[in-house]
Amino acid sequence: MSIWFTEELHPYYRKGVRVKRVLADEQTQYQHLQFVETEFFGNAMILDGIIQLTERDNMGYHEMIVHVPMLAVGQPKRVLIVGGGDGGSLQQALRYPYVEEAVVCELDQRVVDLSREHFAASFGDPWADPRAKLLVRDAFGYLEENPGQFDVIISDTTDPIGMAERLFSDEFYKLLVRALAPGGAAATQCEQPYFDTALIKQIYQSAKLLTKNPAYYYANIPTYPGGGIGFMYVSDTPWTNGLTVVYPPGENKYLNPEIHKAAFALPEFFRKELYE
Ligand code: SPD
Repeated sequence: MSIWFTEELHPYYRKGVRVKRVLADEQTQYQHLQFVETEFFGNAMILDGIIQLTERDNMGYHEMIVHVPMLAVGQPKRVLIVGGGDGGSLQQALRYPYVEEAVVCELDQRVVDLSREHFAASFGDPWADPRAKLLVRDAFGYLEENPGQFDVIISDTTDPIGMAERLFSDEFYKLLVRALAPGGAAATQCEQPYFDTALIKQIYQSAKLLTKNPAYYYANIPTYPGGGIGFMYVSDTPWTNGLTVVYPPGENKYLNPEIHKAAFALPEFFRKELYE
């Protein structure tokens, strides 16, 4: 017998996936954490009732949030991942041989532990790489303590609800940019053009005050509301610098040169909102 998991991130929109079985279900110190095996999307992690990733479609998210800033910077050595306890962004960042250290600042140790168990088939064990460093703590303080330290910062967060709301604030973007080394680049989880227009506009305006070349880009992920999610690229370095850089060893499942370029093309209603 199978059941439907229905997500309602917005009160006016629902989506569902068919679930074969529940793999884990617990209340951690911070959130309701669930892992389920779905009928089509493989294993999925759900936080407070919202799908965070599935094995089948996470590549659009992780490849795009990681490689766009990494390729733009050229040869990043120090990488910071804010959130990202599931290990998907870490796995992508560690594909670059010249990365010397990838710090993951994740609040919830249980997200890391259970992801290692239930996503091993997809991500292997990036935590076993000696370049990976897990800090179980809030990212705000860590960013404050580390100005100018990182060539690339990935803000791989949940939606702006509860404690995570701060990760979408002007204050957070100031700290993020301050923690970048000269020429460094960040990419942040930046929600959905239809549902979150005002928030994205506010973040773009902040990013524009802080850096010379911010830009919004988008990836298709069927298990997210609206079938996809966007990212804010935040840097003085233009994202286009990455278009001619050779990909790191390992297989891309989503990113190719055409997708890289096309991801920055925005639907007209949204392009006007953001850029005019
Ligand atoms: N609405 C869902 C947004 C989920 C963003 N976080 C994904 C985490 C994957 N590492």
